[in-house]
Amino acid sequence: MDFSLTGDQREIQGLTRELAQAEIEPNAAAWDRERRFPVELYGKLAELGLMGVCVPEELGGAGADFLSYILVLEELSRADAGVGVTVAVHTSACTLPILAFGTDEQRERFVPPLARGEKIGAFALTETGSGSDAGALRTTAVPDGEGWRISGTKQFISTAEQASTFVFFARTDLETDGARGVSAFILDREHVEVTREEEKLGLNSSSTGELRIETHVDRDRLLHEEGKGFMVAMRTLDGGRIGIAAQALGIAQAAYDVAREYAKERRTFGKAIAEHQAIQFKLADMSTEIDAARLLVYRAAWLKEQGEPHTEAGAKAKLFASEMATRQTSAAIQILGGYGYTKEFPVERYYRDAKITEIYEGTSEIQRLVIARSILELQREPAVPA
Ligand code: COS
Repeated sequence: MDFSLTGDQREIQGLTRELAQAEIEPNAAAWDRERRFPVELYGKLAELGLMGVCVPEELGGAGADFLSYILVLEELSRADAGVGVTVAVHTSACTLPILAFGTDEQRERFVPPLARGEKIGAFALTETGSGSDAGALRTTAVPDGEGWRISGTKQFISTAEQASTFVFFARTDLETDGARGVSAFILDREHVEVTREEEKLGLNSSSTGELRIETHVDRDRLLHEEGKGFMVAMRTLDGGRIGIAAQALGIAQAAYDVAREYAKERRTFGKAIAEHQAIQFKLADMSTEIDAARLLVYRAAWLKEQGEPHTEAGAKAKLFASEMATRQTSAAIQILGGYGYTKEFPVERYYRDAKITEIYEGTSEIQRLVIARSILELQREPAVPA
């Protein structure tokens, strides 16, 4: 067992940290306050190869491994979780499923502009009536000449407003209810209309919108086989959840960093609060839980990179890291006391940002369900496609 990062992994981690400290962290509070998607930032990330970290070089990516990508998400989210989710959805939920399930033609056509950051990607599964019960989606794709007529609406779509490429799910078999009749498609910006932008508790530098779709697509837009879309969605989420776990980890690390420094400076009863056991124990718990989450997250990423089953490991990583982030960002506010509750310090933002990691890409309840099915052998962990 080797716990050390490779030279390449350390290099990409360092490079991302440097960029995040210079270009993201100093602006994060303003982006949050102004609810601004920092569109100009993504060109800079692209220049460093961070919009396609684990995409092969011949398709426009940086050619690094999945753990490197996870390290990038952790570092970005440590500075601004909204930036973290935009890169996470773009990569794990749009670029990677096209890479894994697309034809050669689709890969060559859609992946390079995404990996080079010329286009931003999104993932459109959720609808008003189908969140956790993803198989209940109602958007239809009805045969229409050489392709399909797609009609419906999608809700809570990250980056809806800025994305140019959407991995999109619709029901092609209208006779079948549930997961079986769903197919996956690759849509462009002009296929969708953004009908609403959500106002959220946090993650204000990312965008979340509602889509209306009333469009024809040709056959070449079908991703993988007809009727196999639910499997594409599940496999995508298996990897995506490791990314959200890394986002949660980055947020918790940021909260810990602030709380630790504050505790060394702030004085009460004649000494630094870090010298009071009440604060020491909080910091010790934070550090321990962050370490535990990091081990789960990196292990899940490593399993995925090895081509090993990672459904259960990814669900465990997301479950623990996200709940840990909510717990520990709250603890950070407690350590800072009244200051923690103000916008003078970033910990209140971390607390607001952390909560969503327990909800999107599968709630904590869904992660427990996935883990329970796996440990009770109610559902066999699916073989990983080549
Ligand atoms: N990988 C590959 N295939 C999978 C899979 C996985 N991880 N999980 C399930 N499947 C397959 C099953 O093998 C089954 O295939 P067959 O029809 O060939 O037997 C099919 O998908 C249906 O599976 P299942 O019966 O388990 O579906 P359920 O409707 O019970 O739903 C859950 C399963 C709850 C796990 C799923 O709906 C889910 O993940 N929900 C949360 C959705 C989510 O995360 N949304 C966030 C969107 S992004 S913000």
